[in-house]
Order: sequence, then structure tokens, then C-alpha cells
Amino acid sequence: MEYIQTILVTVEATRLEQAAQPEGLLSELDEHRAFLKEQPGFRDLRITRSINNEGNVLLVIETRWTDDASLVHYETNEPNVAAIVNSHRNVIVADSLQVLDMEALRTESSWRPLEAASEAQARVMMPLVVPLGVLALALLFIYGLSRVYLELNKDAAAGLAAGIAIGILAIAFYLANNPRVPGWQIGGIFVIAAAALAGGAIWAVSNKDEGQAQEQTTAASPSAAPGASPAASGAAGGQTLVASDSPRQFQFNGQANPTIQVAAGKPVTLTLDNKGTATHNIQLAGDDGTFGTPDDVATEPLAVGPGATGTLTFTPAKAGTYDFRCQFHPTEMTGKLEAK
Ligand SMILES: [Cu+2]
Repeated sequence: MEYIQTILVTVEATRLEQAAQPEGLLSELDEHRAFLKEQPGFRDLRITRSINNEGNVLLVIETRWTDDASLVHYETNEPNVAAIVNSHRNVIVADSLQVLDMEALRTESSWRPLEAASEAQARVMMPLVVPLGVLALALLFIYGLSRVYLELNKDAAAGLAAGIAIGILAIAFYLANNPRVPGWQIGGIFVIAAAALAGGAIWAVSNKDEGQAQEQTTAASPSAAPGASPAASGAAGGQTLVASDSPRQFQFNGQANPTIQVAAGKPVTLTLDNKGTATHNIQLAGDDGTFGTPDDVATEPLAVGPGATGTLTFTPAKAGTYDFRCQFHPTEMTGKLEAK
């Protein structure tokens, strides 16, 4: 709301020059502006003039005020516009002075162009900022949480998921029971959730990098025996299967007649290291599990003598379990390749 005093007064055509002189009506009104600026509640002074048919000049002098009391105080004390006009009665048309007090119901758009501009900007930005913010939050949620879950083992991941679910339920319960939750609390919840997610994702990513670095160090370390590398990571490289006589069995990483995990679609190299005194070999069945049928993958190496090594290479085309055995000791020396 704004309070406006409008004063209408007509200056005689023949007295215009006099009104425009220093000490005249117009310059005194102009000087009055400095006084007005000191007054509490004052906003603006606006003077417009228009010339009528007789050559007289109609002056419209508006002063604008933030509240009624300030305007009343101004009107009932001097100096004010009405008093200034009255003191120059000799230049104005008799009885042309009118004083109108008005209330402006809405002034924002015409009165404060800067505020109006920022409001319009906010109206344009909101439909952009809100969906983009929601999208960014959703992406952060998906990315952050997936990184964290991938780094955790099964039990910890289940525990975290349960914790998050309970947390969301608790927050929803709180919000549902407090319909007048202040905005800063809701904002705070979002900020804390986003910070926790971002922190978790950063932790998970840095943890993963460390893990990879450690794995690489182990692989590069000369002290690590080739046969001791984990089965899964050695899928494309060499793995050593030891043939022993007492007891008569295959050994792989200390496992007797082992099940070896390999990756489907990637070449597998098995080195048979014959530590015994008998001759051994590897016969690898197809995925029907039967030896000696046309789908047999390989019967290689044909024979590995005592103290010698031989190499078998094959690529499991699809996931499945491939049985192998030593053809010379088919019941004692067995094993499985599990392709995933
Ligand atoms: Cu054998």
C-alpha cells in the first residue's frame, strides 16, 4: 500500500516566466525535494505539467508516502507543497488549486521496476530450476548409493539399505505428523541427505581406487607365485594345475580335485605341472558333462611326463560347468571348470 497526495494547480499563461524564475514556484518546488527526502515515510516526488488550450499550464504534483500517518504529518506541517503553491498565488489561476489524497492499491509493477524485473526473472527461472534440481538429486542418489553398495559386502549392504529405508520412513512419519514443518527443516533434510550421499560416493570411489591399486601391486610383485593368483582374476592368464601321485590328485591353490572359476567368453590357459612320477594329462568334457563324446573341448596335453609341464588353452563359449579329468587316472584325478 502507498499513500499519495496529488495537488493540481494551473499556472497562468502570462505568469509562466515568473513561475520559472529563481525564487519562483517551479524552482521552489524543485528545492522542496531535498526537504522531502529527509521526511520519514517519504518515497517520491513527481511533478508533471501539461499545457491547455488557453496556454495555461496544469501542474500535477504528487508526493508518495509509505503510510497514512507520514502523509498526514506532512500535510499538517509546513513546508509542504500546498503551502508553497499558496505562497505563489499571484502566478496561478484563481481557485485552480485542488488537493487529493489517494491510496494506491497496487504499485509494484510501475513503482519499482527493479523488483518487478527480479520477480519476473524468478517466475521464468522456477520452472527450470525445480526440475533440474530434482533430476540432479535423483542422479546423485542413484550414483552415490550404487557406488556405496558396490563397495560393501552383502551383509553391510543389506544393513545400510534397511537403515536408509527406516530413515526415510521416520522422516516421512515426522513430516506427515507435522504439517507446518518450517522450510529450513525440509531444506536441511535434503542438504544432509545430499551431503551423506556425496560423502559416501567419494568414500566408495576412493576405496575402490585403493583396492585396485593394491590388486595391481600384488599382481606385479615378483614374490607372488603365478599359481597363487586368485582364480577369478587369472581367467585370461595362466593357472597352474599340479598333478601329484601321493595322494593321486589334481591340486589347484591347495584345493584337491578343484573347481576352478573362469570367465565365459575369455581364453583360459591351464598349465599342468606334473610333480609325480607317473604320466598325466587333462581331458576336458563339453558342457554335456560326458567324456569321450564329440562335444569334448580338448584332450590336451596328450601326455605330460614326470617333472614336465604341458599347457591347455580353451575358450568357454558360454557359461556352464566343464568337467575335466586325467585320462590315465579318470576316477582319482578330476575337477571342474566353472565358467560365468
Ligand atoms: Cu594321472
